[in-house]
Amino acid sequence: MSASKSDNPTNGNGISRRNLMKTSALAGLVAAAGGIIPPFSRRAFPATPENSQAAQPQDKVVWGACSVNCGSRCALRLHVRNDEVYWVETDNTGNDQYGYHQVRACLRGRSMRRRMNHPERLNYPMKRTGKRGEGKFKPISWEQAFDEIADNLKRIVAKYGNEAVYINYSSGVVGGNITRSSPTASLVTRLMNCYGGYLGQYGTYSTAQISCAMPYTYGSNDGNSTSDIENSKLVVLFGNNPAETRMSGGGITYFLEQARQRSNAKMVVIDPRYTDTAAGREDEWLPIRPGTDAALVAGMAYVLISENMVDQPFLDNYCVGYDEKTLPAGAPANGHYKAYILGQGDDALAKTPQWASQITGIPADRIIKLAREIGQTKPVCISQGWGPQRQANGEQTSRAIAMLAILTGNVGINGGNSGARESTYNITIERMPVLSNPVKTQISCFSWTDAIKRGPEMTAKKDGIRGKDKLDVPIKFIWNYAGNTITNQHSEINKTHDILQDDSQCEMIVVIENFMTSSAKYADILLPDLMTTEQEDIIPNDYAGNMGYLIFSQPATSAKFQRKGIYEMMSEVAKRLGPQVYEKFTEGRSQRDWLHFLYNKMLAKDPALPAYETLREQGIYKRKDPDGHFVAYKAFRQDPVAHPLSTPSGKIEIYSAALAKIAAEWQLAEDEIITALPVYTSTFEGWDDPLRSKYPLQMFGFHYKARTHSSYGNIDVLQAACRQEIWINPLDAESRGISNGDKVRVFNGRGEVRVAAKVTPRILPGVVAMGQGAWHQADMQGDRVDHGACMNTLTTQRPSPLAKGNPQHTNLIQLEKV
Ligand SMILES: Nc1nc2c(c(=O)[nH]1)N[C@H]1C(S)=C(S)[C@@H](COP(=O)(O)OP(=O)(O)OC[C@H]3O[C@@H](n4cnc5c(=O)[nH]c(N)nc54)[C@H](O)[C@@H]3O)O[C@H]1N2
Ligand SMILES: Nc1nc2c(c(=O)[nH]1)N[C@H]1C(S)=C(S)[C@@H](COP(=O)(O)OP(=O)(O)OC[C@H]3O[C@@H](n4cnc5c(=O)[nH]c(N)nc54)[C@H](O)[C@@H]3O)O[C@H]1N2
Ligand code: SF4
Ligand SMILES: [Mo]
Repeated sequence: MSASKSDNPTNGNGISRRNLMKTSALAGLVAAAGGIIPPFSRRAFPATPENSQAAQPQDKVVWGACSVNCGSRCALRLHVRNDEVYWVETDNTGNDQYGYHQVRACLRGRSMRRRMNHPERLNYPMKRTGKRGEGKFKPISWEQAFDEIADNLKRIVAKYGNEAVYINYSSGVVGGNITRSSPTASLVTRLMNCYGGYLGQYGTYSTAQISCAMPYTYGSNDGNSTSDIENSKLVVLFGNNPAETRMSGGGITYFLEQARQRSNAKMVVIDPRYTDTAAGREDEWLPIRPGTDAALVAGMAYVLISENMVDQPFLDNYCVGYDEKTLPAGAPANGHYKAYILGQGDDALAKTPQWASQITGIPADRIIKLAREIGQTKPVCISQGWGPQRQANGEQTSRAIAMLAILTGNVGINGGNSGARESTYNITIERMPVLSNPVKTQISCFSWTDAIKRGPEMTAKKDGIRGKDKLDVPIKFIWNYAGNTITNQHSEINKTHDILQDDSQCEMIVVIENFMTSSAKYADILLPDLMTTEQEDIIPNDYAGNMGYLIFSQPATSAKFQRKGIYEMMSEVAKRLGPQVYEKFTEGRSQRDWLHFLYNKMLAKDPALPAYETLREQGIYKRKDPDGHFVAYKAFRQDPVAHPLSTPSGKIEIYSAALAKIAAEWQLAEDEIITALPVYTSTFEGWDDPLRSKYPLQMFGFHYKARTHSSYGNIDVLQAACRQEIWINPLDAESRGISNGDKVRVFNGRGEVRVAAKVTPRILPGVVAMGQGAWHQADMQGDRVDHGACMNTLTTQRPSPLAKGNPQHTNLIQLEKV
């Protein structure tokens, strides 16, 4: 297997990197000498385990996992010699059949050795010495670190209350159980819940808009499992790029292809980019202007309705608000969907394919053709990724895309789909209990910078505060465990810098990390964590279609330098918060005791699981979905009376009275639109914003194979294999005198990045795109130009109207050759 060769353990000098890492002084020298050895020099020394590093009897192979947040979760087999990982392989159990498949790691997981042994890993607890954000630190003892954290926590809680403590969004170890980093489900969460609670959050950077909006339609946000595509005749993907966003064996791409080959389904990809998912596999690519999918749907709905291709019995029996027959009481007489499409609604505008063409940039004849194909084929899998919803009008878009599935009755059947993204089968997992939060107030996860700056001004109807009419105190203490969302992954980095540099506002930031990320530079106390490959944990699958699995990860090496695991760190802080807090936090258990305890609970629920020791021995346990494929809303489809949806009416709400109420009551700006029907709405910084006269190009990001967000972003071989570039159409490049590979400056009123241009017809004219998650690299003292090309230098902190989520794909920029 090529993993062995690609993960070659020697550097260009033929010296094993692991030996270089033996002492921190040497590691420092490597860093000082330009950091990382140039990747291409390695080619001269193709040492592989077959020759210079041939396996020796004392070697051991340890099961581990890559547990970053890419929506997959892959098994690793780490080859260890002399307490160092020198070679990384992946799952070798099972076969290539869907449901029994190998959980093969992608290029990132296979470079785990380079992450673990990276010369710039954090080794000691540290305390800030310079101004916040300058990145100047001094090493301190663990005792001092724990004492300072506990003292500040006590002081801030006493002065401002628990609502002033915030756990920032973070997904660096979303796969772990004990080590899990979710802000609402981590050991930091448990600690705070033992100590009076913290300001809660709702939504995620991943799915803020769709998870908020889709439940108004369906009561939840479910989709059929990808494996069910074997029953589809046509697959229509809106901004869904699994070849890059679910790229592993535990992911779904390969199996999507297998399923599609079985069904021979045609595939249509609707995306402003010709994506890796489309490349060579699609039957049709429809490039679309970002943020306009809802207009495309409306144009197709016009064809479906006027050519009698809608599933009228389905609309009558399962839905609310399609036409006057099912319009809820209180809605205006012309407030139904059919009226909106045919031009009988308040705007008196028929949503013809010609109308949709002007907005989307897709020719009218292709809109008509696709509408007819969808109307005349059954079943059709209509599915959206989360790119379309990470736009400023993403709530409207996500519900609109679902309309295609609803109009054609493809919901709740095999081979169809709801219009949402795929769901997955899971095995029983008993999570580390985090207890409940005594503080009921919540902000959207995107609005924490606002909550520092103007917390007490934030209200329910203007800023989406939940659990209270308004916030009482600003955020004063931030926990940041395994996340880079302080800067790199949050929007408008320059603005965040200004807010955080003033440490009289947010008084304390604790960061728990493996690397000196751009967020870590804002820590007051910075703690060096172990990685999941260095700890014992049981890790379940994330998106894996119709197979669930558990990976029992063992520490591949001992803990190096002064690194500690999160359980020990939080226990030590708990101890300093008082004996009751400590007792409540640990319940007298060690990390291993907890794992055992939780697994016993799993066994009690699910006796078919292997014994604890057996699982540890075999490393991975898999189970095929006994029901075949997951079909979203199947029970409802079979019997809508016995199995109503959890919407207020129990039916699919095309017209949502709850949204009508919000639209009437909330305080919204003119360009922030919420509507009862899933209609197309124009938005700030969209294709038709007058700001385009100054910043003419629409810019969005995509989740890139080079990294998982920013994780793995510092691995030299990955940087070389998948370069950071901005995609630009030849027409836009030519008019600016830009050739492929030229360095360009990309800017708007919020900042500037420098990056190489990838001139390619794979992107629509008028639109540019960049892989998100590149490491921000700016001096920040005077010159703030970001040479790392982190696109969040350019994104806005203005939230989307309903979810108050991150519209990080909605941006206007200008671009020039440097
Ligand atoms: N412009 C733009 N911005 C985006 C997005 C976008 O599409 N466009 N996407 C958004 C989305 S969907 C998400 S989910 C967020 C993700 O944002 P984050 O959750 O911040 O994800 P990462 O950048 O991967 O950061 C994870 C951090 O955890 C650290 N880490 C990894 N493993 C461990 C460990 O074992 N222990 C500790 N202590 N640390 C560890 C890594 O070093 C890394 O710094 O980004 C959002 N930001
Ligand atoms: N390799 C890799 N995989 C990942 C991640 C990663 O960082 N790297 N992150 C993981 C995480 S946490 C998440 S949340 C998911 C994110 O998964 P997604 O949100 O689905 O990923 P994106 O790449 O942001 O968007 C998917 C596609 O939408 C397109 N797009 C953008 N705007 C629009 C639009 O307005 N309309 C249409 N039709 N298309 C549009 C983009 O070109 C892109 O191809 O990915 C996960 N997988
Ligand atoms: S980054 Fe994702 S797909 Fe790649 S190895 Fe890790 S979990 Fe698997
Ligand atoms: Mo995400």
